[in-house]
Amino acid sequence: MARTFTRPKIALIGSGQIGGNLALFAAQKQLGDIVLFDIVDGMPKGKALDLEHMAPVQYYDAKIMGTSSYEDVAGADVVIVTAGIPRKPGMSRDDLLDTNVKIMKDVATNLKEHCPDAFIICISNPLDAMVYTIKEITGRPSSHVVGMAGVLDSGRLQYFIAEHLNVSVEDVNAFVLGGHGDTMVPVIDYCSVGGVPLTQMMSREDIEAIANRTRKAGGEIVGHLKNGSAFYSPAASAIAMAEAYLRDKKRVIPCAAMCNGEYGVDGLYLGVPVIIGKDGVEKILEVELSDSDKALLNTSVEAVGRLVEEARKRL
Ligand code: TXD
Repeated sequence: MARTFTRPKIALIGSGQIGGNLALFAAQKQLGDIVLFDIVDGMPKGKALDLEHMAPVQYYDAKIMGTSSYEDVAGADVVIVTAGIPRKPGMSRDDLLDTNVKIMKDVATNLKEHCPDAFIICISNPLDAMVYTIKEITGRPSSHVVGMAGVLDSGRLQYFIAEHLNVSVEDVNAFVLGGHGDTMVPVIDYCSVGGVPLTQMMSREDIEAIANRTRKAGGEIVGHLKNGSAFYSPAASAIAMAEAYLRDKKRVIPCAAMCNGEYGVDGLYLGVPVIIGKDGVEKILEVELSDSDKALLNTSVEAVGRLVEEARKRL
């Protein structure tokens, strides 16, 4: 029977560790019908069937299919890209550039043809250069091409704060600016717990230790897993972004967005607070920063610029 997609169509380009969990979380939230795409034959179909068999147990209605054909991805409302290789111990995210930019060119070229109206969320690393590559090749407006990193990095920061203070994660608010790498900027001045500034609850020394652990949190997981990187939290983070778009939630969340003058940055993707609703990135929020955070952000911008320059050479 021909499949008819009557709900929003969510295409997952890359059905590996993160891709499979994207499908699981999207199904559980009943965000729409789901297409798992991968170049590995059979794997997306197997994962799709497994998730469909779970539907009566977890009570979600969604058509879920697996494919290796972009024809089945056509017309997607939301596309989430995880195609690429993950890190191994000792690798930086930047080390993935050579391999993943080639993959991103293939993916973006197909998305330009088959998903001309989609809201595209890129997850693949090195994130800031990969999301730039997708934007450049698809030509989609910057409102509809974003990178997922800030939600994850901010979530890590929030968790470490909650753990240290032994408080609920629900009452910790914190965000990270800048690139998705060691130069990311946890903005301590804006961290709060139940509305109380974090600097009134923790020593600067403890705060700095948590900021540093946040910067290295991805590598900490790679070190334990040995043959892959984080996947539950990245998937959940990207689904929060997709839900904000599909349900017009006007979420104020940190994402890698194309800055055109904001924070003194022009033409680069950078982790910044944005509003995501039905029109994609509807606004980039510029916040006042201390001189020291401005300096840290500038260092991050320079690192992102170097990475994007390397990607540009390969386009
Ligand atoms: O915060 C973040 N943005 C990061 C992103 C958090 C964690 C992981 N980060 C990166 O996501 C990671 O460094 C990788 O670059 C991606 C995907 O990580 P994942 O753990 O899901 O990797 P897998 O399990 O190897 O899955 C990648 C899939 C795999 O099944 C390949 O067959 C497929 O990508 N792949 C492709 N799919 C479509 N098209 C092409 N060309 C292709 N090439 C490989």
